[in-house]
Amino acid sequence: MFLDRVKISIKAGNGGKGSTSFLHTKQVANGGPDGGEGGKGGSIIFKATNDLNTLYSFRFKKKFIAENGGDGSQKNQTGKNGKDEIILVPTGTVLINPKNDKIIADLSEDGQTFVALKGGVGGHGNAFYKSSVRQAPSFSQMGEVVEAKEILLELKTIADVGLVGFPNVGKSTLLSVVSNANPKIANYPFTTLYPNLGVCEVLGETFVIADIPGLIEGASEGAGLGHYFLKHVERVRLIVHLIDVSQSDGRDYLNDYLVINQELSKYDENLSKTKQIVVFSKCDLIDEEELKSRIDAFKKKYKVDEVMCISSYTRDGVEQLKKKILETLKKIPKKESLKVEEFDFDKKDFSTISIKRHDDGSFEVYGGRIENLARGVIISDQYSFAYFQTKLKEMGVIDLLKEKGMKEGDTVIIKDIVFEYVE
Ligand SMILES: Nc1nc2c(ncn2[C@@H]2O[C@H](COP(=O)(O)OP(=O)(O)OP(=O)(O)O)[C@@H](O)[C@H]2O)c(=O)[nH]1
Ligand SMILES: [Mg+2]
Repeated sequence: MFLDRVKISIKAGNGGKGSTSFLHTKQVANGGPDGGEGGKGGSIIFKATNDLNTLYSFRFKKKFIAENGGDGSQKNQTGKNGKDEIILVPTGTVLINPKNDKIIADLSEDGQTFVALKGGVGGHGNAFYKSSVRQAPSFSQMGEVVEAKEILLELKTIADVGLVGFPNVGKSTLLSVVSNANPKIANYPFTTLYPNLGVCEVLGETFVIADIPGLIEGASEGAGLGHYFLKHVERVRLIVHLIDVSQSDGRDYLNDYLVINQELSKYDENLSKTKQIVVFSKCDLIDEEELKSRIDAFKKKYKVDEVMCISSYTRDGVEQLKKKILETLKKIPKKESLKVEEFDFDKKDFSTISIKRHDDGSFEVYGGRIENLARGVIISDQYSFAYFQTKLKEMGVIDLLKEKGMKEGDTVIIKDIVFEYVE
């Protein structure tokens, strides 16, 4: 099954734990604290590559977890940083926040990267907490724990030109002769199930051309995976509309043109405004006179000024078509890139402190700044807890609580720490 939209789960690595350790050598029996810092967790990074052209691999792997940071150790040794998890996606992949459907990144260029989740910071080792009044802190800090998130990947083909037409009209064959692409070609409909991209070089310039899977009547209502395929036409600047003028599949070439255009405009009004070059394919299969009369009939019926005729077999008309595409593209402005919203998965809040009062009279303190402090407080360790209390005073949390009405004996909750306030 064709896959161009998939939801996956990503999780950056947690930060490593800080170490609690004291220097012990032959000379120094009871040395100072030397517990090192925890390492940073690995990040989740998306990277676009032209080597992929579907999201197919995500059918089998939907969970991506970066490595956790290593714990700190004695002799002030910092823990190892966790390895980043690099997720390769085809160029043209758009990352979407499934909670609000907003686009958070548009990976439209080969090699482009996007850091979706940053690894957690490592905890402080006990050496960090040493001060003039606290010579031997016996506590250290836990590393930051990072939550898993869901993210939607959607593939939108990025090409200047889209080859559009009924199945079997020779789109892939044309792509193979005008570009470096090597698509599958066969004499049956729906050989192409996902767009192939190729770079076409002409007169020293290049453009990207996509072979869109064949469209059929009813595509705009979903026939023949129509919606999936039409989606890929949305972003092209120019449509090369291929019509099998030889009628080798038994359809009427005049009607083909009409049907495809109807499907395009039914799917999206804007698609009918996209500039088109009309190309008759497989011209080698009919004689010149017949071809001429079919061109005339077409021009008359549809009031189209220009029709290009090609044969991918004999290469007749192919060079002229390449030049025509280049010339036409130069007159069409580049499509605007997608509107990208600020990415908030990764916003780390180390600055806020808020207080709310529960119905039972207890006070809860929350927000990034306080949670960062509370991380790793060991209540059973009197020094760790004393440090925490001092910090609460220094940060003005106790004053804030008093302003909100806290009195001696009231319960205060900070993450999983619960204590009674004593003056
Ligand atoms: N005689 C002749 N046959 C051609 C020409 N171009 C393509 N064909 C043949 O037409 C058949 C279909 O070609 P494809 O390029 O696979 O057609 P397509 O439009 O990509 O088809 P789908 O991927 O199914 O939509 C193949 O058997 C090709 O060899 C041509 O210029 N002349
Ligand atoms: Mg094809």
